Amino acid sequence: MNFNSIKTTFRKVDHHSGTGVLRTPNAQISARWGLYSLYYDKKLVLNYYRKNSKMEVGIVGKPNVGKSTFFKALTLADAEVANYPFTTINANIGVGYVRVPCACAKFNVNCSPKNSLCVSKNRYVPVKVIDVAGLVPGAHEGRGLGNKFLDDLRQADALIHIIDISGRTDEKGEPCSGHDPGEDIKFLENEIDLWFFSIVKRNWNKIYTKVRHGKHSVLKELSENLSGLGINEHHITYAIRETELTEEPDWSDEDLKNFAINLRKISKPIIIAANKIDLDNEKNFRRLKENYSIIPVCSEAELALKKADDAGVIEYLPGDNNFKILKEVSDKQKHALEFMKNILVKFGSTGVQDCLNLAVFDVLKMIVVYPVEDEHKLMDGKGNVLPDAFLMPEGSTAIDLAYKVHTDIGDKFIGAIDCKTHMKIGRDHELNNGDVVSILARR
Ligand SMILES: Nc1nc2c(ncn2[C@@H]2O[C@H](COP(=O)(O)OP(=O)(O)OP(=O)(O)O)[C@@H](O)[C@H]2O)c(=O)[nH]1
Ligand SMILES: [Mg+2]
Repeated sequence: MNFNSIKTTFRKVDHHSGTGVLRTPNAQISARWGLYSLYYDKKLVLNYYRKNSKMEVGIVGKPNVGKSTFFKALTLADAEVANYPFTTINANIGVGYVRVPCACAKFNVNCSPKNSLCVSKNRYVPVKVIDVAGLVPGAHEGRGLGNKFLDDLRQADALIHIIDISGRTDEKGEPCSGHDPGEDIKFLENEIDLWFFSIVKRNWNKIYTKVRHGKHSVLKELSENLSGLGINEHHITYAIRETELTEEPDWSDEDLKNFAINLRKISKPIIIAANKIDLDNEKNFRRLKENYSIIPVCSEAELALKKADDAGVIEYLPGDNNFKILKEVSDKQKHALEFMKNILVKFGSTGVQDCLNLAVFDVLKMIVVYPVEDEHKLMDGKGNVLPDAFLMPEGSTAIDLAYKVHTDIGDKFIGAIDCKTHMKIGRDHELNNGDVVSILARR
């Protein structure tokens, strides 16, 4: 990969003079996660993750807004990027990384990660990311690549909605000027809601008949019917409650629609990434920020910074607000780097890392835990220090960690040690973010 290949887009940018940092603090954003946070129920979520330990984040949006650029910047996987709609037809699947301070800093050791990465005492923990075809109005009825797009999203636990905040892409993904990106936020939610509604409605007669004959409960029937959408009993219970329905299956069409909307909000929470912030004149961002929790993002800059880091031109850590130039650079490169520095100074980061961290930690409420064998040296059996960092839902216990390491370790669990305090902890002890734990198991 060559830094010279950085797109000339960067040099066309009009550097506006606004100085205010537009980033919304994370705490403020996470306080506004509406339904999902409101209905976050530790017990139910844990039960679900005990059965399904996978996690997936979907990248969605209309065509040509920068979904594949965002995906490439996150994963450095190959994905085609071009300035026309429907560049992506088959979904791209890759691995992105959430960033947390590594436990090696707290314990003052040099780590040797195996399932994750550690760079300058930051641990990057892998997360499955999927980049799908662009969505156009009517997708739930199969328009554009509608059904395909929606099918690819079935297993996603959270969605990152990429919008073109500069308003230079119309609803079909064609280049234009003056499009209101606020419309895209409404349209995408609406399409996914309608997709959910069509699935619920299609199955409803069958469900109604079974429940009426007293065979099963609404909850059980719905969760069987919707499990292919990554929906579990937890999501359904809260969607029923939020819609103020009962388990009596006398739901009208209107009830079904409201239920589908709440179910979507609870089971596929959406983070909005205001991409192409470099082309926005701040007007759109400032306006939409009043009503939505949106993150300013420049995927192009993140991708270019990662490529430059790969090529040894700069030292850059994804999520940082700065980088160090390591080599002599040409005038062209210098110009591009100055552009990127301006983005970092103005917005605090390129926003790409923030979106994934927000999805995994603030919305899906995960914590990072490090299992080790030796409580003093923090090693596994092969001498690797802090080898694994696992993402687990908040509220996970010592026994959950044991099972995550290996079913056998879970079955033979007799206790665990908190490596910070060296105190013994029991099976139901709740783990905290950043804990390093040694599991004791029968031989
Ligand atoms: N200025 C600027 N351009 C960007 C940014 N991100 C992406 N682009 C450009 O936007 C165009 C579309 O990018 P893609 O990543 O292919 O968009 P997509 O949403 O995957 O498109 P489809 O697969 O067709 O739906 C390309 O020309 C990118 O170079 C950004 O942050 N800033
Ligand atoms: Mg694409």
